[in-house]
Amino acid sequence: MNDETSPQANFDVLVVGAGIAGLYLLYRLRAAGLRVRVLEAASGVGGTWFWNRYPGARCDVDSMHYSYSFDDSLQQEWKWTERFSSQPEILNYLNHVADRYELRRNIQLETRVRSAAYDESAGLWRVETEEGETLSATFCVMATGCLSAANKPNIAGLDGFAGEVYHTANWPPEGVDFSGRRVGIIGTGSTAVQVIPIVAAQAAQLFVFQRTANYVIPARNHPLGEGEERETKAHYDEIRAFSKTTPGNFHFAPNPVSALATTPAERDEIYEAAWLAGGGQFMATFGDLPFSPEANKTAQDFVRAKIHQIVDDPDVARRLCPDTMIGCKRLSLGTDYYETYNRSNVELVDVSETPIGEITATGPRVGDKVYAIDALVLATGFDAMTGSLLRIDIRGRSGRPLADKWSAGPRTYLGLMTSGFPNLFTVSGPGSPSVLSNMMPTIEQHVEWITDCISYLRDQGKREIDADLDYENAWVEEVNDAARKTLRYTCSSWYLGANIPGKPRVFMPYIGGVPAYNKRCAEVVAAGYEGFRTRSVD
Ligand code: NA7
Repeated sequence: MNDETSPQANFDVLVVGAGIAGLYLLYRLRAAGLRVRVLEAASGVGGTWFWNRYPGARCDVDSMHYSYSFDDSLQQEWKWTERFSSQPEILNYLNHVADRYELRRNIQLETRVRSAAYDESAGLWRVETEEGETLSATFCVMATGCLSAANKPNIAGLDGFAGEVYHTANWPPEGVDFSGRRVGIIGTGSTAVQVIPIVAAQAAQLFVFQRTANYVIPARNHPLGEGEERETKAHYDEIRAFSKTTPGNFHFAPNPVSALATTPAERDEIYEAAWLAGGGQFMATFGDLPFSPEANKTAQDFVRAKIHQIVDDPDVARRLCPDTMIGCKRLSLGTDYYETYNRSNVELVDVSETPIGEITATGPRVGDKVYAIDALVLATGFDAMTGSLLRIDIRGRSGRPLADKWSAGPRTYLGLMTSGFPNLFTVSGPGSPSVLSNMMPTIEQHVEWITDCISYLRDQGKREIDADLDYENAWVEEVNDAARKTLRYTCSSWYLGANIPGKPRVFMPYIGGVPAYNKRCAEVVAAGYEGFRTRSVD
């Protein structure tokens, strides 16, 4: 976009967020000759990987596949040290990317966006920051992350607790030493599964407050062998291309065989091999695990038997056994997770039937019992996918708030745009595969689509693009239809907004698979941005 077509704008594009998406957006948009500024609330780049510094924070996708692929020299030169990277290593990587491509000069840190409003007459997005600055741009891209609006539970008395309270998604950068202290952790999701064993090894006493038991598969993290690294680097292109043909953009595909087409002994052998190999591949052992309750039950039974084998106290083991579909919530990967409950300083407090009544000054009260603690860790997750967008006051045509348009759940066309909010893009927005896939390549696909779209508009002399409401409605239906075919629809998860009181129950990501989704995005472009309305603005 040149100054002639956007006379009043400070920038062609404002990007909100300097995480994985924001960094790559800046790289691509700048390369396309656009004037870009990235606004980032944190004091550094990295997004999710900046904030989630809690002990044990680690990616649950293999490092070599959780990395940018856009520049072969980057993927060849970077050296991952472990199978699953720790948070500090991923943050180092993202800082390296920011330095390597000289991205920092267009990133404004410690700038939290308060509102973004479309000025229809000027054809501009006006963005206001908490710091009192107003910036404008023709386009605005929300690269605000899917798991970045922390969920602080609304438990009575929390603010009156005399000890320290930490949310895992806003961990003190200097770390916390729990040695000799009594600690409570609320939550048993993926985050808690990583934190619990580490805090248990440090603290004098740990109480884990569990509302819903979770399936945890061993991560089997290990230092990355040189041979393993060399092999992947030699075949990166083929592996990346293959990944795009799998439902989740992973380097492995689900076994097409049904779990029910095998004998119990054969099945157990396959589950055992996956258990020993570790990682998210466990859910790929049989292709019908996400769809067939009977098939799914065979995997559930296998894991429940493992829990009983590992945990010494049969009553604790029983309470750790989930009774839901496996893989309905996101499968968690752990290191010594179930083993931790054999420690004498760890107590599992079941709050499934009697919830935490309040947090007294000394600690959580469950029924009549108060658990006296010095520090409380909230591993209570996020207002996922829509939270980071709706915490910004976003207004489209005629000043309509996004919160109003999405009051019954998010509505988007392809998870990229929402009708009535022209020139506003979302990266991994609701209605796209996002959190159900390997986020790195999925983000790359969105960033490339968005930057190509903005370049196309410039080349066509257009300054406005909006999603057509009919196409959007049809896409929302397709997203819902795809979800109803899977077992993911059957449990209370953050995919459905069920973890946030009052949030509409809508399955937010598109579960029809990455290949179908990417194909649709490419077809839309090939058909001249079908389903989008474009126009020139005087
Ligand atoms: P999750 O998966 O949303 O887990 C949050 C946990 O906190 C979960 O066990 C919740 O129980 C529990 N929780 C939340 N509020 C309460 C209250 N009020 N009382 C008791 N327990 C509560 O978030 P994570 O951070 O672990 O993981 C998010 C994603 O990050 C993960 O899927 C990976 O993609 C990375 P519930 O299950 O709702 O009963």
